Amino acid sequence: MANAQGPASVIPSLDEVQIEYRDAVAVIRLSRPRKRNAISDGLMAAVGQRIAELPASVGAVVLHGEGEHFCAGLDLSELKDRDAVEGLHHSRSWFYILRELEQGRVPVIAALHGAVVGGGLELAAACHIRVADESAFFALPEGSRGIFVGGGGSVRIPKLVGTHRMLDMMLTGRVYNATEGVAAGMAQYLVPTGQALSKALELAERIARNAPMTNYALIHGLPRIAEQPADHGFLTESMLAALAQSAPEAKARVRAFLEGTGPKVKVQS
Ligand code: 1HE
Repeated sequence: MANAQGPASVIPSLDEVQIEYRDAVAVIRLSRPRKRNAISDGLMAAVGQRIAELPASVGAVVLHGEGEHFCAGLDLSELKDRDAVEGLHHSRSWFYILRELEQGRVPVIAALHGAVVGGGLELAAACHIRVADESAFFALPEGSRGIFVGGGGSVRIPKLVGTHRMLDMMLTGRVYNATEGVAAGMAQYLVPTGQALSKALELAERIARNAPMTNYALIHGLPRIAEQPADHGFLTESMLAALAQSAPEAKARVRAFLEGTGPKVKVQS
């Protein structure tokens, strides 16, 4: 049986999704390296629980995978006969948890290395920023397994890379290496092998220093505005702008700049 939040009988495998805190950054680690961090029901439920439990002191999250790979996608050993209703609820349990990640309180930065495939790419696509190291590769092997994406990939991945690329990946089994993947839009940053986590942490620390309302407006507002007719988007934008600038923190930050103590915009190395 399943409900909107996941299969009801699933006990979160919390030992397979570790969390640690580094000041205002929560680091969530998929920790099932023997199975290349393949996503069992228990692992996915644990991701959901880690997200749900984030304390208010957290301003950004980094998500990464232990071992040689970020994530090998759906745990194929759990792919069993489900009737249509069970299959629908199983898929929707992924939607629910990935939506909590994508539409939570704080931005999530994925640090990608090795395999970012199938459901692993769907998971990465639900994050707000993706940092890939040169070992990363991207694929959607569902086509060759006789299945389909089911974790929101058909909605999110075309927004990153275009429907034409996703079609090609699923029809032909095409694998993008890190350089090709970043050029196609799978990730915003490309770093040398072994440096994805440190770069993601650096970005997360910076993001966590932003005014929380600005971060919230960005992760909730921009994707929705992109789906709205321009006239609606302008109104949504003006309301978010009003909300963000009325926060005391915004006023203090603007005042600091005018008094010469706030940071200037400068080219970053
Ligand atoms: C797994 C899985 C898995 C590894 N489910 N057990 N995803 C895929 O089709 C990708 C399948 N995996 C691979 O292609 C490769 O494992 C990797 C390229 C990711 C890594 O290769 P490698 O050589 O480092 O590892 P390995 O030897 O293949 O795997 C190590 C173990 O992990 C092995 O088990 P063992 O008991 O023999 O040691 C593998 O069976 C196991 N393993 N990947 C189950 N995915 C919401 S719908 C989403 C639909 C999808 O995601 S479909 C895509 C599924």
